[in-house]
Amino acid sequence: MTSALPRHPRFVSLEGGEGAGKTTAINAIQTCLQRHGHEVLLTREPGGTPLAERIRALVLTPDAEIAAEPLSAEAELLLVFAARAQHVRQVILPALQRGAYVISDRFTDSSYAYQGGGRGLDVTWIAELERRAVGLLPGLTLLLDVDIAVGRARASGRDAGPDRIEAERDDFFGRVRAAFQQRAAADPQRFALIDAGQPQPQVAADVVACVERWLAQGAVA
Ligand code: Z5A
Repeated sequence: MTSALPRHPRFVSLEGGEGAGKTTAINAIQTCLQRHGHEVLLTREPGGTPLAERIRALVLTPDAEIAAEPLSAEAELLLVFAARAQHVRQVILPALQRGAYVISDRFTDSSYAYQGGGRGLDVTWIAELERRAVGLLPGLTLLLDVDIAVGRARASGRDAGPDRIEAERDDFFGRVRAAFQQRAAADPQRFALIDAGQPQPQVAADVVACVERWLAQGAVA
């Protein structure tokens, strides 16, 4: 499903599965945009404001640690959109309005992929939430695509145990990856697909090349 919402010319999102390498890629984009003399705001989802970060903790903390009941898929969807509604109004729109570039580690495409693809929730419901609570799209979305086992092996090197979503099974992540790929194929104007299975310096170079092409095309005001 391709949304008709306005695409902001200074708004970039990064998407992908666990361990795709979004953090390194974001730093490379920040350096690239700053080289062009732009103010850059880095942010992330779920989160990006104090309240939205509290919602992030509710979404990602394993059920047993936070309440004696499982979080339903529907509640999970509404929580990520509650966080996003705050994030857009408190952080993203003010930054765009003052002329900064915003780079978000995940945005609404993650809800389509995780809650739509992974959890199997109705995407028309997600689209309605997007239209009412979000109201904008990035101008450029970089999808860092990597084999699930490779991404999980990278992420497993971290000290903390898996969060609520990381604890899902491989078939869940297979559906998430497929949903991301379908969204990218349906909207090639907004999405750039990056092979995130390559060594980190090559991934960063590919990402920067995409951003440079995008700047050169004049997509960025
Ligand atoms: N979620 C959702 O369900 N619905 C929503 O609407 C939204 C989010 C917005 C938190 O996101 C979770 O929220 C996420 C989806 C859900 N759950 N999952 N799974 P997050 O972005 O905070 O979590 P994450 O995607 O799991 O983060 P991550 O594993 O840290 O991914 P990353 O940022 O892409 O990876 P990284 O930190 O850059 O790299 C991870 C490790 O791999 C690190 O040690 C790197 O040095 C290494 N790495 C990275 N790239 C390479 C390459 N190319 N080669 C070798 N090693 C590499």
